[in-house]
Amino acid sequence: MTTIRHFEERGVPETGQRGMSASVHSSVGQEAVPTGVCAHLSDDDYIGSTHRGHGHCIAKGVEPKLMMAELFGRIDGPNKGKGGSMHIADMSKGMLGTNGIVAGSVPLAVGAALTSKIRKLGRVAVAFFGDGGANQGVLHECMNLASVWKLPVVFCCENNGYAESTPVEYGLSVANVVDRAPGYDMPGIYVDGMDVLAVYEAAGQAVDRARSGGGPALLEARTYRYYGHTVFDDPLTYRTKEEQDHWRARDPLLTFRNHMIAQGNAITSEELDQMDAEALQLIEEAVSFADASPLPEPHEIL
Ligand SMILES: Cc1ncc(C[n+]2csc(CCOP(=O)(O)OP(=O)(O)O)c2C)c(N)n1
Ligand SMILES: [Mg+2]
Repeated sequence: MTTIRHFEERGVPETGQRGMSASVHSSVGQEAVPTGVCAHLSDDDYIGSTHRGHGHCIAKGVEPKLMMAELFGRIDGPNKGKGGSMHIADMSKGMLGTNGIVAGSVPLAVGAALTSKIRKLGRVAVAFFGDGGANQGVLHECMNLASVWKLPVVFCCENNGYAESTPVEYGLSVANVVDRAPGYDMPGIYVDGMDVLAVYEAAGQAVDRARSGGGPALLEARTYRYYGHTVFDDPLTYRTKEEQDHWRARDPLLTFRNHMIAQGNAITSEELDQMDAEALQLIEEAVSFADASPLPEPHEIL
């Protein structure tokens, strides 16, 4: 979680200073979801991600220095610097890609799950999508087919309350995304997406079920993005400061820290500080690595 936080807060602003104008979506506030889910996955398992996908990449094991090179448009990026934030794929880590198409992760993950089932690979695929993505047509086709064929896939909705500036209460026909699970004859699990341990436990149920042949599940993690939809918009034009403060007080890193320290000797404050410093150092090194990586040659453009 702390690596994701530093990647977004310390690393990403560097892209603007290097003349990269591509759109970037910060996942700060949402770190507990990819962290809690991907802790159940190995490199052989698959995830499909979103436009807000840096956290998914890091939680799935993609190296931050390679991601930073991609953001800087350098050849050491996983897509040789031609993709940017919304096209980070690393097949060696089972990372099928961040994705500029809302709900575009979903058919990719379902396809990977079908491959796993046909070839008896024992692998699980997770599709991450937002509350806005939950209303895309392709998602409903995928949930239906995955249920019919009992595919090893977990549909993980990161409900951060908004699709761009549209509140989820306005755009969703049911109270919660998870209410749709019975329509596809699959379990629906609603979880506090600001609590990494709760996400870990809930995701464990869904992943275990998928891996053991039980079929798909829908996991909805209620979370919040601290910043605007992209780095360009001001969220206070469509939500209140009180609301933002409420969610920031439930910060996933702080919640985890407080919980662990309250457990007594599970982990000390100093050890957590040490992890934080190491994560920041990793991101500093990622920025240096990306700076040292060359731009692609003009003849490589095609
Ligand atoms: C198919 C498609 N429709 C519309 C867009 C424009 N768009 C980009 S992000 C977004 C909102 C997505 O909201 P949500 O799924 O809740 O994800 P969040 O941004 O909250 O993480 C929209 C409408 C797009 N990229 N792709
Ligand atoms: Mg959203």
